[in-house]
Amino acid sequence: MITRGAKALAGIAAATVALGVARLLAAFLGPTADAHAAVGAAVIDRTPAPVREWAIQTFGTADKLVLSVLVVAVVVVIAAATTGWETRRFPIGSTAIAGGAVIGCAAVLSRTGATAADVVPTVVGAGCGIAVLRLLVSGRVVDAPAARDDGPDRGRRLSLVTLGFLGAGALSGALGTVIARRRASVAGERAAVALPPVDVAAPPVPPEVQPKGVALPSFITGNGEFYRIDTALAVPQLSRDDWRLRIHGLVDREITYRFDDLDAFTTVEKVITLTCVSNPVGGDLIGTATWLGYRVRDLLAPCGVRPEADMVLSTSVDGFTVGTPLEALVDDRDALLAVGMNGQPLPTEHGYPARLVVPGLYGYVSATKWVVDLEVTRFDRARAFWTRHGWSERGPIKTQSRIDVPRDGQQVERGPVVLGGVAWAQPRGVREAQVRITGPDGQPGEWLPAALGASYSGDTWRLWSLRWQATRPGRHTVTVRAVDNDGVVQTEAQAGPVPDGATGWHSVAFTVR
Ligand SMILES: Nc1nc2c(c(=O)[nH]1)N[C@H]1C(S)=C(S)[C@@H](COP(=O)(O)O)O[C@H]1N2
Ligand SMILES: [Mo]
Repeated sequence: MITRGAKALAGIAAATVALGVARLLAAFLGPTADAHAAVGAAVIDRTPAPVREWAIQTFGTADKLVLSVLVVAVVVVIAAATTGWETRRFPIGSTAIAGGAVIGCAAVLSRTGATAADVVPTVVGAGCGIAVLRLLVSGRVVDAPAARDDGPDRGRRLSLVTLGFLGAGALSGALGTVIARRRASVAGERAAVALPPVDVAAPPVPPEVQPKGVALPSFITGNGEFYRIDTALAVPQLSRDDWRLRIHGLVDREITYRFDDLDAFTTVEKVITLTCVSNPVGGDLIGTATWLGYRVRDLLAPCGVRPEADMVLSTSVDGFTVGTPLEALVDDRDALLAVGMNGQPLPTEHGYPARLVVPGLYGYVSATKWVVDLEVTRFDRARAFWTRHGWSERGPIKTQSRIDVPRDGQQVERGPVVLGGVAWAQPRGVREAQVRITGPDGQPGEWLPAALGASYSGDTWRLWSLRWQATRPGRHTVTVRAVDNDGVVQTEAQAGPVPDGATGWHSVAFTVR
């Protein structure tokens, strides 16, 4: 007899072998063959808006890692639970592994670009897992003629064999992960390529954009600091050679550009602040970069866009979609197919080799990374990924502001204090930032005009600072609000990110000593 505990452990080992072998084989077939990633992606596709918001706010960019670990954990728990009841006559655990493989295969086949061959690793992995489970549960491994002794020794040998399989499975998985990363990585290519020369340069960023004497974020966000938001479990690795941009739909001529074809177009450099609709009040899902690319307008022109079109549905290499008003892509704001970010080829996480960047719109309706397809269409005919998940069809950026200094709960000494933060209202631009301080008596003070860093353009944020005398010890609250260049004051009404961006004033509490 094999105990239920030993069987459960056998189930964990079998599941690990199944996952490990599948991942190792998938490393040689390519990313679309990875069932683990495909299941994770399928979960992301079906995540309702509030859960996504919660995950982003709780885990930030680590949300993908958390999901990935969660998928493995669920598989292992189910394996352990079901195999406890595995017998020769009722192969419950084996059936569960087979069922998991069916789900894995379905997820693999549902991904863009998947072929029937992509299910091979999952099927073979599940086969190995079931074989290991049957072997361990039958007790044959420990019932060899030379090993006829009974009791604890037999149990010990069984757990050693089980742990051996567990280790081998985990090792295959780790090896597969490393090999897959190495084989697919475009890091080497990216390091070797050059950006095209700049035809239309952005005006230089004057030092006056940055207020002095206060530790604010830099006006230009470094590539390493730039926030990252996307649904990609593994960062797509798309080489310039494999990249294509197909333009089709409501056009007179379909065109598919290769990367080298872009050389025929004018390169334009623009400083643009990118903002995420999921940014909560006070959040940091915003950053500014100098983007280099080609005007989307220029790329669309030879296709002959039909007059009835009002939207462009862009698709990334991993099947994510974005719906952008056609107007925003062709008007004089110069929406870009960007290939460079702050003087470097786009970092892989930010869309290498090419992405869209459109001034004035939240990223989910404009900033498709790893973009490979533009379908010229209409809002009443096509829906993009986040629009299907509860977000608005259109996402103009709302006038917002944030306090960076002091930090919530910070203590400051009596005397002169410099407060500061950022304000944004792309593409209108920020005209004023106003700050109100509430003292220990709970009485809100006057709205004070903050000093603003120089305005670069309506498409970029503005940094603000305020010199203030701290006189009364005790708890204070500082609140900020922005006024945009249309004269509109940032609304106090609080709203969450869903469906079209958070609103409300950002406040921070601090103590004067
Ligand atoms: N392919 C792809 N592009 C995408 C997304 C995505 O999930 N997949 N997310 C969008 C969202 S919601 C935002 S806010 C921006 C973020 O761009 P960043 O990661 O370069 O900051 O990318 C946009 N482009
Ligand atoms: Mo976003």
